[in-house]
Amino acid sequence: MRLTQTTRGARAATRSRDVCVFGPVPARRVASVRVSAAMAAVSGVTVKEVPTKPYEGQKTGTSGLRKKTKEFMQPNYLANWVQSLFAALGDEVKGKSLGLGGDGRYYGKEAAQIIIKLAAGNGFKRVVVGQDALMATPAASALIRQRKLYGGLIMSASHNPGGPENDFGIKFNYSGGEPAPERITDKIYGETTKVAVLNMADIPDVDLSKIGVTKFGDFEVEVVDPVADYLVVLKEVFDFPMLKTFLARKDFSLVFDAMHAVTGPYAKRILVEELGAPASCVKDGVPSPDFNGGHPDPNLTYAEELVKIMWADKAPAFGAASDGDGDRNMVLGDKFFVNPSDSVAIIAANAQACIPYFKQGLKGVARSMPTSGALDRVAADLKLPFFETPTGWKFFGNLMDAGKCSVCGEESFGTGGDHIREKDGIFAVLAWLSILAHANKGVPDGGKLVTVADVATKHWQKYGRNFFSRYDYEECASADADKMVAHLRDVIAKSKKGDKFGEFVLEKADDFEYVDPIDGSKASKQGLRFVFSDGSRIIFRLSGTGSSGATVRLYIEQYTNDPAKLQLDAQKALGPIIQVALEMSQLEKFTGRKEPTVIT
Ligand code: VG1
Ligand code: CO
Repeated sequence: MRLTQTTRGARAATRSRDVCVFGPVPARRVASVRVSAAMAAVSGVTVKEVPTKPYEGQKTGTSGLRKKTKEFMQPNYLANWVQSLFAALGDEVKGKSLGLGGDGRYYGKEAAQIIIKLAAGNGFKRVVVGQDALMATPAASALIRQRKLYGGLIMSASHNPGGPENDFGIKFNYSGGEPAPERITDKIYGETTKVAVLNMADIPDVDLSKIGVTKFGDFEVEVVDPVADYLVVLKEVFDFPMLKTFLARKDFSLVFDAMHAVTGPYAKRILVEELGAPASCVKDGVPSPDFNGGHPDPNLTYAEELVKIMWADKAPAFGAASDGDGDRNMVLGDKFFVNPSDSVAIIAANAQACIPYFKQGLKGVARSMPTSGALDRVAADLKLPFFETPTGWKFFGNLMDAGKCSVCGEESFGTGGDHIREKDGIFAVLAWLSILAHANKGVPDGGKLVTVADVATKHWQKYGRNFFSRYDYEECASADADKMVAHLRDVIAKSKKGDKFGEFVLEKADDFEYVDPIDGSKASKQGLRFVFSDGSRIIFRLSGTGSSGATVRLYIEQYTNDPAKLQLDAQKALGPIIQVALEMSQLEKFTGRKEPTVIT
């Protein structure tokens, strides 16, 4: 049986403490750097063996390693993790090509230079890097697939804020463009506890501002346009000429909020240059190292400027935002919020009719466990294979590679298709525009435009509505959160089918476990869930992407097919079940929190 994250981490730490000193290497203890020609991993490149010591806690979370930028900037901190990754991958990296890019956050450019030297020093023959070290996460996935790279490194802490006082992150994606599975991330962690030598190529920094190839012996660095390969893939998925015609309608307008993060250049190129939208539709489109001091997380709390625009008197017909690295999306209509769990269901229901890439029909659909069951209903209706995976994108890759899943999504503003192996913010935007274009085919310009709200309402009328909300309690004390989880495990152990929680009758309560249907790997302790007889659910999880403290996530879902209730405000509809969740968890008692930090 797997150990929980906490015990696993604690045990590894204890074990490691026995054998090594953690932290940056004090200067006096650094043995002199050995330069050895025999070490030349690639012909014509000299490699220095730089001694190092392990750092504690370099454990990959839900999506890569995320820490405070200052931690990452400690001597050899990033290099240790990257060297450990290459050690985990072993000899098969020799002579291969590596993709590289990031979301433009603070420390990305310096990090790219370190990674290039380590790649050359460990036998890669080529690094393909986005200009200015930029590359949105979905674009990195596309780049890896298009150019058949061995894999790629993405320098991003995604939706976490950036800058010297905030977060930095790194993650590795494999040759299919998918986030490294747990068998690799566990191996990397093992290597970080014993890393002793960094193999650094003795080459100068590379100018990443200019597109082109720089050679050092047989090693080369190719700086590429970070949008180009991704755009090729998107053009294979969507009908660009049809979208262009739709965007030219006078009764349609849109705004895309890049939140000062990486999708600015993508939105300008795709929405403006390719699809003809006015340049003014891209808001905050210049990537900034600290996201202009903001929190690049596209939800109703952090994308408040976009929310203001979409709830103004004369609002655009369509609004969207994306996160730091461009894999999340929020879709809004005129005074209308599309819940991400509904969004993936609506995209799945309309994909075949509206998106050329899916015109043969979908192979199957998948959602993460906490995501609402709206997608389940579409799968049942279309008789599609359906999968429920743990939180995090890495679990979808196997299903897609096996041809069992075409569209998938998470409640956390993640939506994607099997055109790549990452969630894809721009994909979701183009999918919605395709659905709107299709719905408005017979509507003359200036007639009664079928809106985002109309599309969602029509969907609810057919399938019913899964009200959904997530409460986040950020930066709680880890010990408090752990106690609450222990208490909830106790509640689960003591409860049985038929027990009443408020007005809700328990069907089952468990700790979600997933056995991958393709490779049989097992992921345990993936969220505590209470499922009730009417299909309502309460789920608790601790976040695996934070960089300090613990974030408690509470997910609540309730279904209705009563026509009179379809348009209810979600918070109002969910009021009673939220109370039940707060009482059963005694959240306030354990964490001291009266209110969540973010409600989505
Ligand atoms: C969160 C979300 C999860 C998502 C992950 C990465 O993880 O819940 O659905 O896949 O972030 O998204 P957690 O462990 O904090 O709940 V991103 O855009 O930050 O790469
Ligand atoms: Co992201």
